[in-house]
Amino acid sequence: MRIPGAGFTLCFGRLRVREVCVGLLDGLLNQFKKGLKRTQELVLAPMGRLLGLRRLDEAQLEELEDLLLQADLGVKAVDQLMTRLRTELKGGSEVDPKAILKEELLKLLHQRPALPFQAAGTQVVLLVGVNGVGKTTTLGKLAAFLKRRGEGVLVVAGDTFRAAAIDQLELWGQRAGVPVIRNQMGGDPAAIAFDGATSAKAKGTSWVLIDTAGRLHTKDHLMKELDKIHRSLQKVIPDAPHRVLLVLDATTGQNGLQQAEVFARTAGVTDLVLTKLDGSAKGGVVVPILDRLRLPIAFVGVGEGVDDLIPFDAEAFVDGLLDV
Ligand SMILES: Nc1nc2c(ncn2[C@@H]2O[C@H](COP(=O)(O)OP(=O)(O)OP(=O)(O)O)[C@@H](O)[C@H]2O)c(=O)[nH]1
Ligand SMILES: [Mg+2]
Repeated sequence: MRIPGAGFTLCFGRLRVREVCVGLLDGLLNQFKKGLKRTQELVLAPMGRLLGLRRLDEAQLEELEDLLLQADLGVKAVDQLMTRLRTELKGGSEVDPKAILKEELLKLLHQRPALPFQAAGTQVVLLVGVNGVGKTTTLGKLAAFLKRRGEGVLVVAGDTFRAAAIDQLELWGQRAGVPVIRNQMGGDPAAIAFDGATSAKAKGTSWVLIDTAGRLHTKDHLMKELDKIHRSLQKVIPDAPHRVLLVLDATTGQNGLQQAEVFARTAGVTDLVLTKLDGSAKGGVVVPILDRLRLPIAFVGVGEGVDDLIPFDAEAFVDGLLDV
């Protein structure tokens, strides 16, 4: 049974039981398969025939190239993959296209692994991004993920623009079984973030997860509001926020990349979360995202349920993608 290197280290560090780890990693692969189902059905299924060939002519190479582009892997990565395939095919040699794709994709994806989410004192996590990408949902799932590990979590309703946003977070708090700290609608997000950090520090809670309102990277005053949240957290915990997660919607594919680039540069982002992979036929977008933003993907969202957030694992992702 296969044990992916990076995932194994992470898993083994926590559980020290090989059998449990292998089970968990198989589970991870199944979750990635679920997340990539749409990409598979719509784009990658026709690739199965080509990947089974040992020699490909120019027409077949072009067909493969088109399919890889449709999966939103990006021109740069597809060029790299196709150059390698063409080089190996030179002189009439036989190739294993699937093995080559896997090797090349892993090279691209292994460049920037995320640091594990490990509690050390009180860790503050801020979730940011444009409207509707899945920040609040991700926060709820992340709270449940950390709670399942037996760690203390407090969530902070930092989106004070809409009453519905506060209620939505309250509901996620109930689902995850963690307390929610909130103030009234229209309140100052920096003040509620301060209260959350103060309370968690006093109680020794491991994680403070702060939701924020969706904002466009072009709205200066809203981007400054994020700075204010940083400053007010630092009054309580000088090195907070420890992680700033930029939440991205996979259904947007590469179209959202430029916007994300500006966000990543201005908001002190440390990690990415890619949501709605299950609703996207552009699952390959993980590759250009990593290449352009030069930040690790910490988690991937594969559904609307409380368990539908998975730590990103390059091996499981590539196996899920190429399972055709
Ligand atoms: N299928 C699927 N839906 C998701 C996922 N993550 C979030 N959603 C859905 O996307 C919609 C928006 O999610 P929210 O969490 O409210 O997004 P948000 O970024 O907090 O939105 P604003 O606060 O309005 O900026 C909801 O209907 C979620 O259920 C996912 O991984 N898969
Ligand atoms: Mg929200």
